[in-house]
Amino acid sequence: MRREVHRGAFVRGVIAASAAAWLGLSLGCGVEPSADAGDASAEAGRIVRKSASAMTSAEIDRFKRAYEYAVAEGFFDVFNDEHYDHHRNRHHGADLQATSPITVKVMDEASGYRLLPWHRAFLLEAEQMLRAALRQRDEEEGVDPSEADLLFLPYWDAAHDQDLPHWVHGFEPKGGTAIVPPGLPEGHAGYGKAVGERYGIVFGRWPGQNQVFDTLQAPEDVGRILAKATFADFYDALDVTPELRLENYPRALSGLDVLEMKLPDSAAVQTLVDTFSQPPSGSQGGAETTNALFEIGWIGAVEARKAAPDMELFDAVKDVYSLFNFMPHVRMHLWAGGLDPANADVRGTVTYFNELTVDPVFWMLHSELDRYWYTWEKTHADKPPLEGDDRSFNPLTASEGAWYGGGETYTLDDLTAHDALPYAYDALFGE
Ligand SMILES: [Cu+2]
Repeated sequence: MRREVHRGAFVRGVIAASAAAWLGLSLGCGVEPSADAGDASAEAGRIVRKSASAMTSAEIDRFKRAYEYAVAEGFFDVFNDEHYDHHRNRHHGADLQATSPITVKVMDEASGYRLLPWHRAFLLEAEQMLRAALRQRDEEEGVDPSEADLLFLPYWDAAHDQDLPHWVHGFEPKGGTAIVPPGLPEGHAGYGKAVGERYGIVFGRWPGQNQVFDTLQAPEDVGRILAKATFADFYDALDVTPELRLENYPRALSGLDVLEMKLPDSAAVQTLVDTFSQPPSGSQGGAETTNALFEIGWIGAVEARKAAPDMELFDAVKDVYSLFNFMPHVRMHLWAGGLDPANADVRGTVTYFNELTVDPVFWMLHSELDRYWYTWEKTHADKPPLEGDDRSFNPLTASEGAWYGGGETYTLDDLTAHDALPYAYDALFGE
């Protein structure tokens, strides 16, 4: 009874805290993209990135030949290692750990603001590497290598496709190695090896097979994110804070009641009960809640894999999740990777920070996030609030990138000057 009162207060707190955001929502602000996005295609030396769903068969074939060759040759290994190295790159607001259930480790704020520019630089390096890989393959096979200049990283328009691009299903390049991270579960290819050793990647991808991340963002969700006025708010909605679906609040509460009854000893359930009874506070509390949420999601996924699942338990987990409309970044990773249908402890390759670059979905997903940002930048002058060294990005070192002509250091100014970038998109988001 008393808890009901507290929960009511929490809802009011949430409503107050997010009033501005919800107001923006109800006013239905859309972006008015400028009309010049297509002009770039005419410029020499600038590649145009297209939706993976709209590629010609020649473009798909070219991309696949480059990609499978690069994975098999181990060219992505150093990309894996750099993506995994958060000390050097400081490129995520939160690190997704390899544990089961998933846990997040919150990084400093500047690392979060570096996510988009760092990945923009990373994409440029990969695009260049793939061209060099294709040239090498073409030369080996006696094919004209000049086609490599036409290769681009496509974007995955998840909001409109609501699926993986048709040709990406079943395109699971084999090969590559990665560094063993702490916490790998039994069943994963790196399990049993010492942390820091290398292991051969076993590709996994089960789109939609994570029961609590089984939907993708809708175009309207992205529209609300593109309507954010500042970079900090735009980034936050893309990567950090889920929207609350307040209409599902009673449903989430009753789900939590069921979980409390069925799992009386669960610390995760208790954490969620506590969070739901008081206003949220601080980033540490945020991580604890997120991890508790991930844990009950895993409990639901384990239950769903049983021969005779307790559907009441499973539905209760779904009820709690119904309160959240998750950020596109985490949602795309977890949806695309999914969970092994035979073992809820093993996730798809694109969810493991240490091995995800061998899945082309990783690059298509980040091209899409980059396109969101690119679209937003067309109508907003605000830049990521970064100072000093934080404005510099060197995803691959000069020696790592030397063989393909990369390993550049990019400044924030380089990365945000659209006219000077070596690529453009065929369309802004929503065009
Ligand atoms: Cu990502």
